[in-house]
Amino acid sequence: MIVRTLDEVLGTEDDVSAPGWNSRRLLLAKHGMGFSMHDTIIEAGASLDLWYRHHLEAVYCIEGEGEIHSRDDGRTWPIGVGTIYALDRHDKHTLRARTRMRMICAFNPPVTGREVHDADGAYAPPPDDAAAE
Ligand code: 9YT
Repeated sequence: MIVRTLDEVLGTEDDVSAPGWNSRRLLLAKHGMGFSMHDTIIEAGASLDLWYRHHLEAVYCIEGEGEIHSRDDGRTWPIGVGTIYALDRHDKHTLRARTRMRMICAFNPPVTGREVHDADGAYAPPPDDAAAE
């Protein structure tokens, strides 16, 4: 069994920041679960254009409020505590934080831990897929 706490992750290489967000990666590819799970802070006022071409992601809001916009079909939904969104179609999306938001994020396949977004807002594919790029 694996038991980790947020305190153990803070300030380590699994605590990754980029403009507008800070992702504390609790479970990663190295843990062998088939998904990764992150406790992510989105800064108030952040507007993130994201597109996880190589991953499925589900995001569950546990603090704050904002909205999620699909750049594929133009729809927008409010996001607040207790709302989950799932990018089941590798949707191009924009996350806008009205307040500071805290999100629990799960990625399939799991991220390795070092990822930050590329110019498309995507993370690199897992190593097994890299040859196909
Ligand atoms: C909600 C979202 O996708 N934020 C960007 C960071 C990402 N969730 C991560 O790496 O934890």
